[in-house]
Amino acid sequence: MYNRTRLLFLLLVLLWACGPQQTVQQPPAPSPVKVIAPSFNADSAYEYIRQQVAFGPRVPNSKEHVACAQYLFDKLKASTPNVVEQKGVVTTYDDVRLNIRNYIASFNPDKKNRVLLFAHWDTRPWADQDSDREREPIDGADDGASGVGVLLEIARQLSAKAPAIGVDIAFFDAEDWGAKGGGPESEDSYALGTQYWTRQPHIANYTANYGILLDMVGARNAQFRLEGFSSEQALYVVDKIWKSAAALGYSNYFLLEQGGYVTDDHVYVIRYGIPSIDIINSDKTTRSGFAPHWHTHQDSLSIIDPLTLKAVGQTLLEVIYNEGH
Ligand code: AHN
Ligand code: ZN
Repeated sequence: MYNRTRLLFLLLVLLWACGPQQTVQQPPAPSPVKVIAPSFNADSAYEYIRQQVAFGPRVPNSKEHVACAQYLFDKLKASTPNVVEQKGVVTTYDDVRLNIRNYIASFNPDKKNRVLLFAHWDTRPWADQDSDREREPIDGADDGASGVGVLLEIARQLSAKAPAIGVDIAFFDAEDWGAKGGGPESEDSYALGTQYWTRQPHIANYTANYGILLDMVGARNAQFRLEGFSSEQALYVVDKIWKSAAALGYSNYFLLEQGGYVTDDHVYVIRYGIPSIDIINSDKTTRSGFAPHWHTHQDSLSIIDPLTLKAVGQTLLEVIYNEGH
């Protein structure tokens, strides 16, 4: 009798101990459906930057510029059949006629929900911020090649795994043949390729939900601050990107600090009607507000860091692959 009672008691204890854990469900974590984005390969992006720089400065009207144009077209074509080459002529502030080429690659071309990712691919004809060889063109590893390198790697990722939304990647020409001073001649002297495209979009009535410009996104310890026009015209996009970067652990690159106003390619895309932001390296300690290598011969491959490319590229992939669900 004593043994039976003890056995029953043990059984009850066992049931009590094991029962609830096995039968009572934990409530599901209250997180929204989150897509795992592909892993951005920073070494691949770095290689695309190295290859652009290897052509030499990509100054409009030069043979190096033409050679790199062919390279960009071929690279985009390797990721999607939908690539438009837009040839045109623009006139610079100092009255030079430039033969320009814009490239626009489309992924999921039939989707209505679209995001436009863009960067300029040309390089500045002068090193006017340098004290040495000021009249010679720069390599533009950061100012030019870096944004394109990140976007070529994103194009490769998009071809491997289709996102839920449409994505357009644009490489705009003739951004950097702008006037140095802040005088009246400098007004609209930059971003000539983007301005051309806004007058003559590659598809009539083209639009996208929002746009993201990458400008100087490759330097070691880059600091991306909240650019003025971006915050004024597309705050929800700024918010999306900076939150995503923080969640991935990239707050050391994406700083929650106000930066200056930069009249960059995105300004003209905003005027066209697509709210857009500029992810651009900034520096609080310089007069220009840009890093010390800006428009100098220091802007070469040696300042490019794959860690920076990874922070930017992974953040963009995270946002793109989470859209449209
Ligand atoms: C101005 O300096 C007004 N815009 C320059 C933006 C720029 C130049 N980005 C790269 N190079
Ligand atoms: Zn520049």
